[in-house]
Amino acid sequence: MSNFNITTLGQFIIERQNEYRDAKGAFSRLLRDIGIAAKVISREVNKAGLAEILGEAGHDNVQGEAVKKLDVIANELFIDCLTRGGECCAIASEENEDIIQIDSPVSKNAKYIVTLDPLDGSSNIDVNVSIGTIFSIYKRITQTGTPATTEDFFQCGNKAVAAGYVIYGSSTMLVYTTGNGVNGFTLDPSIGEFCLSHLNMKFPKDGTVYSLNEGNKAAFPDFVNKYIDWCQQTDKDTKRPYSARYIGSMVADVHRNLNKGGIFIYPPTAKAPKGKLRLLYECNPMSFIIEQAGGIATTGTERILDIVPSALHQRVPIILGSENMVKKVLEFMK
Ligand code: AHM
Ligand code: MG
Repeated sequence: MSNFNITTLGQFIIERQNEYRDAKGAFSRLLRDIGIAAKVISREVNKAGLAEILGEAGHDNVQGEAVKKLDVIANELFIDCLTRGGECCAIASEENEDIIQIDSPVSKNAKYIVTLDPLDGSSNIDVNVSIGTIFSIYKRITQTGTPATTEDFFQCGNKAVAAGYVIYGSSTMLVYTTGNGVNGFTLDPSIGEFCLSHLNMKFPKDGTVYSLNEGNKAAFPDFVNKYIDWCQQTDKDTKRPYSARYIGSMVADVHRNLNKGGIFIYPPTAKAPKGKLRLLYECNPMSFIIEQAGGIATTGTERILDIVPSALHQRVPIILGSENMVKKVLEFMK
């Protein structure tokens, strides 16, 4: 008898195709293309030290070739994969000031657009610490066949048809949602496939981990500092003091919290008065996943997914995590 009982990402996408009401295969193919891009980026991330592609762009490696930063490489790989796939007509990426039109004969009739942070956690790239990729997929709202515009990208996060992230950690995982729960796939390098490993992920209602860059404490709003003080007090019933965990890669911090329970906060600071993280390709996709898993994502005053975007690289403050923990922060806001 065979003991081959794995479900690959490709199989899972096809099995679940009917959950998406407009599914005609194009959406499945687009998800598949994203899975392929993730595998190629994972390979590049794993060999980064060997290939001398770490570090700042703008200098030559020992062979005298121009060195590209890993995030530039990841961006190019993603754009290539989506261009070849033919199901996406435009991309908004952290790496590009304007939207990227894909106007090949097949892609220009595509109905989907993608927002993308090709390699999140830039401060961790050079030091072999977990980094990630974040994406959202939307249906374009302007006429198919014409060039997509920023209007297509200024849809609220609640209009996304899918969102996901890839974490390049001790193993590589792809986690995504199409609005029917959240599922996680671990890359098995021996067969080169993402395999279903985390079915129907749920954000624990409570947790004992808080993640934020406490170095910015002096510039945090009052309610955030009151919450931090509360987290550090001792109380047996609520398992305090909580643990502080901050990797500095949003994907890795949120992934840990999604698995174990916890809260992630990037509040406004003096350096980043509107918060640091970008709405279109960081906050919205992560918020869609977190809500689908049963968590909460808010600016403090507004649900992240209800914000109407007004700029491609717009930043917003974010509080995201276990339901009861986010509610506690909001109590301190009153
Ligand atoms: P990046 O897109 O340049 O990598 O910035 C986003 C990252 C997040 O992954 C992380 O949560 C945050 O920036 C860390 O910022 P800080 O170093 O200010 O704490
Ligand atoms: Mg980023």
